[in-house]
Amino acid sequence: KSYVFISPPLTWANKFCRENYTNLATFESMDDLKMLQRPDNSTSPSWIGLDSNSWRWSVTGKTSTTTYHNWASGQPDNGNGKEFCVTMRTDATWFDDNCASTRPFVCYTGQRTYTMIPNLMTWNNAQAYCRAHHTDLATIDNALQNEEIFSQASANIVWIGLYRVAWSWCDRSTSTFRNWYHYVDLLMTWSDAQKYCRENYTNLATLESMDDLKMLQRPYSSTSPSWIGLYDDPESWKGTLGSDSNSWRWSVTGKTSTTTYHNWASGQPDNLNGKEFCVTMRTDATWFDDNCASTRPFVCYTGKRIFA
Ligand SMILES: [Ca+2]
Ligand SMILES: [Ca+2]
Repeated sequence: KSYVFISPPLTWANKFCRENYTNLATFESMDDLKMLQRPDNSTSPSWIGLDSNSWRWSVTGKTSTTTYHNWASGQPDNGNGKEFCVTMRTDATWFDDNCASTRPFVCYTGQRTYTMIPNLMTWNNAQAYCRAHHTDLATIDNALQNEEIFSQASANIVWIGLYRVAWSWCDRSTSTFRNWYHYVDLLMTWSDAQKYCRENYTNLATLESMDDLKMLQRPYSSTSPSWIGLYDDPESWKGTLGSDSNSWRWSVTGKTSTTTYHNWASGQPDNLNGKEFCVTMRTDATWFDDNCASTRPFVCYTGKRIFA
């Protein structure tokens, strides 16, 4: 298969993502991703590859808050299209490197107490180790911290907590694969919230499993009930009095759940006063049917992510 590299404005890219996501989600290998890389080694912001917004710190899943870095000259270069993780070299500079390489690594604990772990591990295993025994792989916000880690590393090439999201242009936020839900703190009716999500993300949030719910909990910190993408379709009542389980639809598909997962609060849905056709999630993550004309914050969904 082959891909055409396209470079439209970002707004267009977002539209493209929404309309073509199914096709885009079929990359099967790193070779597929490589084919998508910029043919011209351009340093202008790109959707894929080496732009500064594609780098994340392990502990936050976000780009640096300080923009500090210490890349070696010519790095990152994504050698062979396979370098998504970052090492500190023996001169304290940073190189992007193949995540499958096994190297010692530096964890940190609490307020930046660094510890070098001499065990040779892949970046992913190193990350898991640090998370299990310390806080995370080392985050470096400034030159002083870089020096501290350099001295800990004692002349080894070590993994640090920086990695690259290989594919981020279908999600213009700085979130990671751990967080594909976006809490929007604007008060809107359900319909306006749906429109907002469709224009800026993919759709209102779809929750088809406990895993989805868990993923939502991290960004979901509101103290108010918030719209999710579930609504009752009166057209499908077919003579019943409403709110039968088959009449609920997810905004993104217009269809009932493919998994039958739900998290209704006890006694819900109750279609109070015959006016509750839209669904909110409460702060305990349970669902209530609610009046669609109420204005509430809401949760958008960005669709599936592809990353290395
Ligand atoms: Ca490199
Ligand atoms: Ca209700």
